[in-house]
Amino acid sequence: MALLPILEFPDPRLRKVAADIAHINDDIRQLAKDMLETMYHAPGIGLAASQVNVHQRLVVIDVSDDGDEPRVLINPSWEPLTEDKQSYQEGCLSVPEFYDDVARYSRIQLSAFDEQGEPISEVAEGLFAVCIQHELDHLNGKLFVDYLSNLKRDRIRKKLEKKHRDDIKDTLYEAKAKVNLESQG
Ligand code: GNR
Ligand code: NI
Repeated sequence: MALLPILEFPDPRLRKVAADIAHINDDIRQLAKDMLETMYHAPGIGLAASQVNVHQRLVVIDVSDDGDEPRVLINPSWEPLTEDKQSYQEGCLSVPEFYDDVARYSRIQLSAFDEQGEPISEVAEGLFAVCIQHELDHLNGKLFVDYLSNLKRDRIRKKLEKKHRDDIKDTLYEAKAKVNLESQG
């Protein structure tokens, strides 16, 4: 098991379009396990492979209250079953600490394969439907901030760019402190 580092906006790697998975094998099953561990640890209710810099069409989701209903979706797709859209305040592990309303289809038909290669076909509603649409966007290089105004998205981008600069400074400072300590014996 392993925790995987999560890419953060505006990292250009989040814009890559993920490729179909041709063979569901042990490597894919291990990736799904590591992604579930990373998602639960974050914590989050979904995670797309794109977010951990693997550009293949795999997502994991758990929208249950107790976090005991993991779902693995391989080569997933969806289509709306209604014109009706509902707004939900979304967040994203790749856009930490920013939340805003996004309108999504309220009822969708999901198609995918599970980690055993069994086909999945089901109707999704509520938070599950929101999450599927959010995760599928990731596989296509799209983020929830793309639905916001340019002004809001730029504001978020600038704040995260500053956080990333500060994170790098902290890491460098800690590394220097460690070297100093070691040189003093
Ligand atoms: O943990 C998450 N919560 C969430 C809340 C509302 C709408 C979508 C999500 S998905 C997000 C985890 C994530 O970033 N998945 O890509
Ligand atoms: Ni996300």
